[in-house]
Amino acid sequence: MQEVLSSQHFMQLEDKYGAHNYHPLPVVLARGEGVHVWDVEGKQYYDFLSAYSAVNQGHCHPAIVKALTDQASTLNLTSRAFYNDVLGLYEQYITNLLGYDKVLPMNTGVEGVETAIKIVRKWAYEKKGTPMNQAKMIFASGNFHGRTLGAISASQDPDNKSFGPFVPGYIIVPYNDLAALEEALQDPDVAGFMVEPIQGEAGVVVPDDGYLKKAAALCKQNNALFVADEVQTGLARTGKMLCCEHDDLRPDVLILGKALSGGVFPVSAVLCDDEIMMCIKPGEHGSTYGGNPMACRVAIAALKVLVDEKLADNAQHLGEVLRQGLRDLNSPLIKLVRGRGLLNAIVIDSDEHSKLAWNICIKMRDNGLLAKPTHGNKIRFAPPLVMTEEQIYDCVSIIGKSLAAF
Ligand code: IF1
Repeated sequence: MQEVLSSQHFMQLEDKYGAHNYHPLPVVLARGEGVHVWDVEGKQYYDFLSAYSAVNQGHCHPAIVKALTDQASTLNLTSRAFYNDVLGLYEQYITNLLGYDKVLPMNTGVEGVETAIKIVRKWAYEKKGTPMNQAKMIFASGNFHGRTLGAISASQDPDNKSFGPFVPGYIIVPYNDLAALEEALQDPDVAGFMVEPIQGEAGVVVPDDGYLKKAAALCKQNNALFVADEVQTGLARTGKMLCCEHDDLRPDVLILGKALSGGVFPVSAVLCDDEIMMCIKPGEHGSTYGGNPMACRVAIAALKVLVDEKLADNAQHLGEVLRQGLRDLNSPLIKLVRGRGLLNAIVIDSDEHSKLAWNICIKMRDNGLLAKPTHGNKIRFAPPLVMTEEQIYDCVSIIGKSLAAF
């Protein structure tokens, strides 16, 4: 009889043998399907985090898994030293779907961010005439673009203070502040402005209507590129295929990740038009796994699921149902409900450093729903986009019951 290992056992293994670079909620997951995950003891949960918006299509989506398993037993990895019979099909599909001339395929979201910074700097030197090594990038305060040195150099999060020295040439302006951005754009060496259409890690901070559109216009007026980091907000999460569509905006440079693979494989991408992308010459950028056949098959399938199952419309509708349901709870603990589509958060009425949000998440776990606090007193609610209205109501009642315990 094979020994049935307990949750406790797995947590102890990670504690003993793994770096302590996370503080996970105490639950050990063993299976996922659609909007549900199960722990090793077989308890079922609603997944209200979706691996930070990577599992938009639901866990183990059969069409995406099939794309992986078929390709995995055909041709795994050629590297970009040679052509293969999948990459071009994927490049054609995603550029036609999203309306850009070209795509540069990478693996993780932060590689997409790093790639975008390199492309924008190269464009500044080649097309804008910025003096070599003088290009600057503007970012918004409260940003999260990933964990590499190039990304955390833009962050003011105190968690990053022990990793300096940082990448030079970065300018930080307040989020949702057009005057500050316009001021920063007066520096002739600014190559671009990178921004999240909604700030995820900051606690789902939604900017004013029109902010993104006006920011992009200011960039254009000052011959700088507008770069949208849609790693978290993209791919139907906020009720549109791309969050920039809420502002009727087409960014100069678009970064995607996470749900580009439906959580099945690390896949990221940078998309832009020839005038920008052709600044990158052969041998100037890439990665071993970037654009590998498995990633490409998975990404085509993941994008098709978003389109075929109309997941942006579903997210738009169910987001309204969820936010209204949360407001109707009239919980004294909920100071604020905010979000777009199925990227939402509640702000708990407590100071940033209290354990209340954490304890509420523990209680929700006990009641069968998994979520995690972000930045102290905010709890993100981002379920897979394949939820039904009935399941949303069920989750709202679980959240209400959990809050009532405090
Ligand atoms: C973790 C949250 C954190 C992102 C945006 C780039 C990346 C991310 C807008 C990098 C990644 C993930 C990272 C993950 C937790 C989650 C996250 F913002 F989503 F909540 F950490 F802040 N741009 N966000 O959100 O993509 O390299 O991770 O594929 O680090 O634990 P990546």
